[in-house]
Amino acid sequence: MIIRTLVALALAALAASACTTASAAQLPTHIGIRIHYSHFDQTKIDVPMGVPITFTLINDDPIDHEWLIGDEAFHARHRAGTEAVHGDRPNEVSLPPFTVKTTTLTFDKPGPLTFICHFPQHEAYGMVGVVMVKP
Ligand SMILES: [Cu+2]
Repeated sequence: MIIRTLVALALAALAASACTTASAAQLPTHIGIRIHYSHFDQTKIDVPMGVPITFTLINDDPIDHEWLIGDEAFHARHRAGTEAVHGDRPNEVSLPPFTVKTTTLTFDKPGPLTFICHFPQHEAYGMVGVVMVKP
C-alpha cells in the first residue's frame, strides 16, 4: 500500500514537472481570438519567440473594433492618436462588423505585449489582453 502511494506521488510529481518545463516549441503558433459583446474571448496567450505566429481575429459584433498589439509606448501613441483606420501593418488590424482577418507576427523579444482595441471607451470596457512571448 505504501509503495503504491509512493508510485502515485512520483507520477504526480513527474506530471507536474512536465507541465512547468514545457518548452516554447510546444506553444501554439496559430491563435484564434473572437470578439463578442466588445470583449476578446481570450486575454492571456503564451506564444514562442522567434517563429511566425498567425492570429485569426474574428469580429462577431455589429460594430467596428480593432486589434493593436505592442508595448506600452506603442499604446500610449495610439490612445492619443487620430488614425481612424488601420490595416496596413501586421500589428494593427481594423475589424469591421462581422469580419475575420488573419495577421502573422514574429516576436523577437521575450516578455509581455498588450493587445487593445483603441476605439473610444473600448479599452476601459475591457478590450485588453496580453501576449506573453516565451524564449
Ligand atoms: Cu472595440
